[in-house]
Amino acid sequence: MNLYFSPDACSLAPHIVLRELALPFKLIRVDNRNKTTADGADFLAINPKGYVAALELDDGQVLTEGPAILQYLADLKPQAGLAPANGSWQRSRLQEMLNFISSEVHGGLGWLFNSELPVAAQALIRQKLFKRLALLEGTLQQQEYLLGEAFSVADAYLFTVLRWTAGFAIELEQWPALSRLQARIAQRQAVQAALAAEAR
Ligand SMILES: N[C@@H](CCC(=O)N[C@@H](CS)C(=O)NCC(=O)O)C(=O)O
Repeated sequence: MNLYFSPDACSLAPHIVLRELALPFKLIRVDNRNKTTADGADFLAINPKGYVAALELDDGQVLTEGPAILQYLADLKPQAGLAPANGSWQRSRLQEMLNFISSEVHGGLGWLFNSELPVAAQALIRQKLFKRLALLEGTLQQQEYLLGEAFSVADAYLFTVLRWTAGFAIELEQWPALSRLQARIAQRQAVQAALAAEAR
């Protein structure tokens, strides 16, 4: 498998999961500005959407969209418990959470990267995002991880997008449980290995 990634982008979540599962993979860096890969290929020919993450399987098929990639990977090693069994009620809960992170947190923070966004729009986006983070804070005050007491692919995804808050002067400490989750996940060996590999 090949994982197309950009350092510190949302592709960090599947990267962490690949390492958590100890699956064999090749990491291929994408220059998101000119849409070329580190080995000189046209990234748009690999993923016409032009964004990471993209997972290329050994048979050449390419899977995109973080929540789909995360679940695909978790299902390759169900015994690792990074996603509840397909078809179960708890799996629907995972999908609910992945969708929430994708549209409400990733989506919200994603807008803030746009330097042309008017200040008033930025303020509205921040206000909405903070409401979403407060909801997650409520969940995490009751349990260690997003789905309960065990780490799942949803935690890898939330960890990845919350790392961006620092760049927008959003102090995560105002949500103590979220901040604790972030610190706990940062300790994981797979997370540290993924961050080190992306920094190379
Ligand atoms: N809907 C996609 C969004 C992926 C996405 O936002 N990728 C960003 C990095 S976090 C990117 O590569 N953006 C470059 C671009 O859109 O040109 C997903 O959830 O995987």
